Amino acid sequence: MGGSTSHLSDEDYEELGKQFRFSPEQITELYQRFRRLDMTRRGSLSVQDLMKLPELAMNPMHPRILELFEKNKDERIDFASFLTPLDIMSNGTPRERAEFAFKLYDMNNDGVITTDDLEATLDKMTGDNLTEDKREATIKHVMQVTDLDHDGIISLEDFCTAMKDSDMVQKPVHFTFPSELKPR
Ligand SMILES: [Ca+2]
Ligand SMILES: [Ca+2]
Repeated sequence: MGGSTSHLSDEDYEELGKQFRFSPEQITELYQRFRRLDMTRRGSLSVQDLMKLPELAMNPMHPRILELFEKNKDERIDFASFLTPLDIMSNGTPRERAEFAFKLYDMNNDGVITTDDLEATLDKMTGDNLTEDKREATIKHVMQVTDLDHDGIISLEDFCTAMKDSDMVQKPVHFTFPSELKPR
């Protein structure tokens, strides 16, 4: 779909409009961004290409976010896979964003967040720069405030309840240009 062509077809818009909650104008804008990131004009992005998105590069969770983009067998990301997490982060309900955030921390994808997941998350975010004490204290604190039923694991329900008022869940991330910044 879309391939390396400079414009999306009417069918592409129809398909993408069904799949995502972006307006046709937003899809056009995001496609232009996608193409600018696609330096090699292959119609798909590498993980390195995606890192040129400031919204991603500035997010401390970016190594894990990048893992969650669906990739083809060449480890590349097509336009629809590019839009999937952006749609959740920009247009998702608080619940959808909480579920997405849960996946970020569930590093081994087994449906629960354990202290092992939290350790792996911290390592990924801080690159091993934490002292052992600090690491343990951080994990203990996260478990205290998120493992609401105190069974030693963070379930999706624990997580969604604990996170429901957080900015991460409540505040959409806008991946399109605010209109006043739009290139003419
Ligand atoms: Ca897990
Ligand atoms: Ca629990």
